[in-house]
Amino acid sequence: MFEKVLIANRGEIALRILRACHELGIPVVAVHSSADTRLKHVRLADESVCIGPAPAAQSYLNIPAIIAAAEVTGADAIHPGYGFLSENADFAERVEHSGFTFIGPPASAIQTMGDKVRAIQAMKAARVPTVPGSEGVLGDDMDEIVRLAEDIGLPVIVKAAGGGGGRGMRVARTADELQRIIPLTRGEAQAAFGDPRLYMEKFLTRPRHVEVQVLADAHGNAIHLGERDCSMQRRHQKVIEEAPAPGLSGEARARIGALCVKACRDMGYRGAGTFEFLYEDGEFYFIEMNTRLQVEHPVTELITRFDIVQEQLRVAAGHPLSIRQDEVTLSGHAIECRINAEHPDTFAPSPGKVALWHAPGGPGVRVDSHLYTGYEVPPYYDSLVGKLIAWGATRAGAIARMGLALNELVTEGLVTNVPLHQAILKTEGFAAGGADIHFLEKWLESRADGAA
Ligand code: MV4
Repeated sequence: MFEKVLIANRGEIALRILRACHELGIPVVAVHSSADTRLKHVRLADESVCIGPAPAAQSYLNIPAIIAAAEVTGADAIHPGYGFLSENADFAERVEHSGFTFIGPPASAIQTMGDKVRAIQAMKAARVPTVPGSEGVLGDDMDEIVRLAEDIGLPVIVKAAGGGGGRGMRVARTADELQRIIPLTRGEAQAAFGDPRLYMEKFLTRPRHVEVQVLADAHGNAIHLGERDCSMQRRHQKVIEEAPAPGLSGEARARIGALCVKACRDMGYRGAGTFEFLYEDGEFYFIEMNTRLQVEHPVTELITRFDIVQEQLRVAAGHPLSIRQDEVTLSGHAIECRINAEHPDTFAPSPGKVALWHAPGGPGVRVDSHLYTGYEVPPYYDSLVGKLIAWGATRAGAIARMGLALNELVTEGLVTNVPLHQAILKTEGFAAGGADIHFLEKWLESRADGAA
C-alpha cells in the first residue's frame, strides 16, 4: 500500500479522502492555497504545503506546484478528488511521469472520456445503449446536418465534443432553428474548449438522470455498485441525489450494470468511474462517463456498505478489488442533500464566518463537511460546504430522517440552501419519486410565480 498520499483538493472531499487514507493507516499530505490554511483536513493532515495564492488557477490547478509538493514531502501517490485536476489527462500523465501514482484511471481513459464523441463510440463498441444521433462529429454541410436531424427526428440537441456536464449544448426544435444554432454552438465550443467539433442527438424531453457507479482493478476485475438518481438539479448543478433510483427493477439494474462492467473490461478501465445515462420510458441512453470520484458517492456507500475511496486507493496501488459482484447487495435507500453557502431563493453565493456549527446525528445520518465553529468560508471556491446523507430501510424512511437532520443542522452566521431542501422534500413530485430532470426548475419557477 502507499506510504504517503497527497490530496490535491480542498473542502469536504479532501477531508473524506483523508479519512479513507487514515483508516488504511496511510499518512496524508495536504496541499492548500494561502486562503485555506484553516481547512479542517489541513489541520488533520500529517503534513501540509501551501502551493500558491487563493485563486485556484495559481494553487489547486497549479500542476508544477502540486508535483513539487509531492517531491519535497516524499508522497508516493496523488488523489485529485473531484473538480480541479481530477479529469485532466495531462495532469494524470505528468503525475505518473514524475514517478508518482495517480489515484484514478489511466490518462488514456480520461482522454477518451473527455472527448464525448469518442466516449460514445467506445460505448457503442461495448454495446452500451446510446442516444440515437449523429454517430460521430458533424461535418460542414448544413443540408446534410438538417437531413440527419430529420432522420433522427426533431427536436435534436447539439453538443460540443469537448464539452460535457451541460456546457456547450443547444436544443433545436425545427430545421430553421437548427441552422441558426449550429454556428453559434460551434463558435462557443471553439471559445470555451478550443475545439469546434459538434455532435447531435435526439433530444429526450423528460428523461431522468440515472448514473451507474463502477470500480475496476488492474487484474481484469470490474464490478458495479448499482445506480444513483440525480434528476433533482438546477442549471446542471445537482441538488439532491439518491440511491437506488426509484422504481428501477433488480433485473433492469443487473442488465445495465453488466453492460457498464463489460465496457470497463473492454476499455481496460481502472479505478472508480460513473456511467451517466438518461433514463426515459424504461430505457437507458448513455450520454457521458465521469472518470473521477463523484460528489454523490456517499449514497452508494450507504446502500452497499462499501468504501469507494478506500477501494480507489487499493486498486491504484495494484491490489485487487476487495469485493466480488456477487457480494454486492443493496440495502435500503439513501438520499444526499448538497449544503451550499448560498441564498436559498437567489442562489447567490454567500461566504462568511460560521458562528456556530452543530452537525445532526443519530442512526442512519452521515455528515460529510469540513465546517466547524469559527471557520470562515472563503469566497474563492465552489459554494458546497457539506453534504447531509440519510439512510432508511425504505425511501420514505430516508426522507423522514433527512427532514430531521435538516432541522437539526446549525450553521449560524452562514446563509445556506437548507430551507430549499426542506421545501423540496415537501413537494409531491419529490415524495412520489422518479421526477425528471426538469422537475426542480419547473417547481422553482411555479413557486416564484406564486410569490409574485
Ligand atoms: C441531453 C438531454 C436530452 N436529450 N441529451 C445535460 C448535462 C449533460 N450531461 C447532458 N445533458 C442533457 N443531455 C439528450 N439527447 C438533456 C440533458 C439535460 C438537460 C437539458 C436541458 C436542460 C436541463 C437539463 C438537465 C439535465 C440534463
